[in-house]
Amino acid sequence: DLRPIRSPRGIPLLGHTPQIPSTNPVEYFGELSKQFPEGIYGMDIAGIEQVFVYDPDLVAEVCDETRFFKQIEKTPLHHVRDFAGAGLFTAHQHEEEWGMAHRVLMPAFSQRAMKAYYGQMLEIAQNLVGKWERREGQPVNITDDYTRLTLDTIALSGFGYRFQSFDKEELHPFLNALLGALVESLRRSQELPMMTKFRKADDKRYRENIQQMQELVESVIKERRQGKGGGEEDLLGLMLEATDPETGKLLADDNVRDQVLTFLIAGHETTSGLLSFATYSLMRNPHVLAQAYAEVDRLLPGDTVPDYDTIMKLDVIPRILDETLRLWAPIPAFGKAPLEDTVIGGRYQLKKGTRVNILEGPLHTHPKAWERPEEFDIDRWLPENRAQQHPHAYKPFGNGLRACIGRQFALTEARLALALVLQKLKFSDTGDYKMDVKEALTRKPSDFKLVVRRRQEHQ
Ligand code: MNH
Repeated sequence: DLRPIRSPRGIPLLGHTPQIPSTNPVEYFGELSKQFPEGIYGMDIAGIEQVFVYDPDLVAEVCDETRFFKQIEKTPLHHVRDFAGAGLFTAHQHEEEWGMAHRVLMPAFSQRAMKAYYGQMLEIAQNLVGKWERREGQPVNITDDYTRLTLDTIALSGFGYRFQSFDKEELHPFLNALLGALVESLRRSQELPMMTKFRKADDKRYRENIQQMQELVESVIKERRQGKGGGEEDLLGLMLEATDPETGKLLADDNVRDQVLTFLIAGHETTSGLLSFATYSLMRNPHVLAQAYAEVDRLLPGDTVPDYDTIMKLDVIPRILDETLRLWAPIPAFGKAPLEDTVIGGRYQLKKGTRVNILEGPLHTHPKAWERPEEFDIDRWLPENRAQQHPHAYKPFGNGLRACIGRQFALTEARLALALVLQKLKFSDTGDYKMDVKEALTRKPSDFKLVVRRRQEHQ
C-alpha cells in the first residue's frame, strides 16, 4: 500500500531550488509543512531529492539507528567540513576520527564532569551580570551579550583561553569570520556547484574567514603547548594527552585543531540562542517569570553566590529551558539517511542515502503529541506529565549516537546564567520587540534589546 511522498509545485529541470529563500530557509520549510498534514513532504533542491518529516511516528522510525544514520554528504555539513573538518559535528560516521574523539571526550561531558567547569562558568556569568548592572536603565543587546557569555565560557572551561569578550564594545572578530563562513557554506549547499564557481569574490572572502578562525585556534593550542592556562583535565588537555582506549592512539594534531574549532562553534552558538529565546519567552509570559523569580529568591536569597549543588536543585528554570527548546530549538533541523532502501509509515518509500530532514519546529508542535502546542507551558515538563509524552516528539539535541555531546554542558551553563541574571536583574521591553529570527546554521533572535535594571528593592 505504497503512496508517493507529495511535493509542493516546482519548476521543470530546476525543481524547487528557485523558491527556497536565501534567508531563513528552515522557517520556510516549516511553513510548507502546513500544506502536508500527513507529516512528510519532498523537494528537489539543487539537484538533490530531499524529504522533510515531522510526524512523531515517522520521526520515531527515522531515529531508529538500525535503519538510519547521520549522513554528511548532501547536507550543509558537507560544506561546513571546509572549516570544521573531521571534528565531531561534521565527521562521517565511518571516519576513525569520530570514534576516537567521541571515546576520548565522552567522560568530559558527563553530568559529574560539569562540576569541574563550574568555577569558570560562574566567573563568566558574573562578568555578564556585572556588565548589565553597570548598564542600569539602558537598553542592552541581549543576544550579543549571551554570545559573549557562551563563547567566553566554552573557551575558558574547555581550553583555558580567555576571549575577554565583556571588556570590549565589539564582538570578537572570530564571530564575524564564523558568521561569514557559515552563511557561505549554507549558500553553497543550496545552489548548484557551477554557481559557486562564478562567485570568485565570495570564495576569496570564504577562504579568508576560514584562515582567520584557524589562526585563532592555532594560538589557543600554542598557548597550551607553552604551558599557559587551563589544566590537563579540560577538553584540550584530554585531546592532546589522552589515548583512545580502543586504538591506543592520540588524536592527530590537525584533528585536534578541527575539534577545537568545532567546540568553539558548537559550544556557543546554540546556548546563546537558548538563553536569548528563554529571556524572550519570559518577557512574554509574566506568570512564568514570576515563578522563576520566586525560585531564585528562595534558593539564592540576597547576594548568595550560587554553588553547583544549588544550581542542580533548580526546578522552574530547567523547565523554562526545556520549554524554550521545544518552541525555539536553536538547531531547527537535523538530517538522517536510510542505510538501505526502506519504507516508513508503512507507505512512504525511501531510497538508500536519501536526505531526510527532521523539522523540529513542526515536530515540537505536532498536534498528535502536544496539547495547546503554541502555548509556553512549563508544566509539560513536570515529571508526571513528561512520562506521558510521545517518545519521539522532542529532539532539540538530535538523536542517538550523533546526538549532542554538550547537552549537560549547555544546560548547566544556561541554568546558572539564567539564575544569576534573575537574582540580580529585571528587564523591560521598552522597544516592544517583535521576534525576528535569523538562521545561520543555528537560529537566534536578531537585534533583541531590552532595558536592564537592578532588583535592589528585593535585596
Ligand atoms: Mn550540540 C551535536 C544541539 C550545545 C557540542 N548539538 C548537536 C546536535 C544538535 C545539537 C541538534 C546534532 C546535530 C546533527 O544531528 O547533525 N547543542 C545543541 C543545542 C545546544 C547545544 C540545542 C544548546 C542548547 N553542543 C552544545 C554545546 C556543545 C555542543 C554547549 C559543546 C560544549 N553538539 C556538540 C557536538 C556535536 C553536537 C560536538 C556533535 C556530536 C557528534 O556527532 O558526535
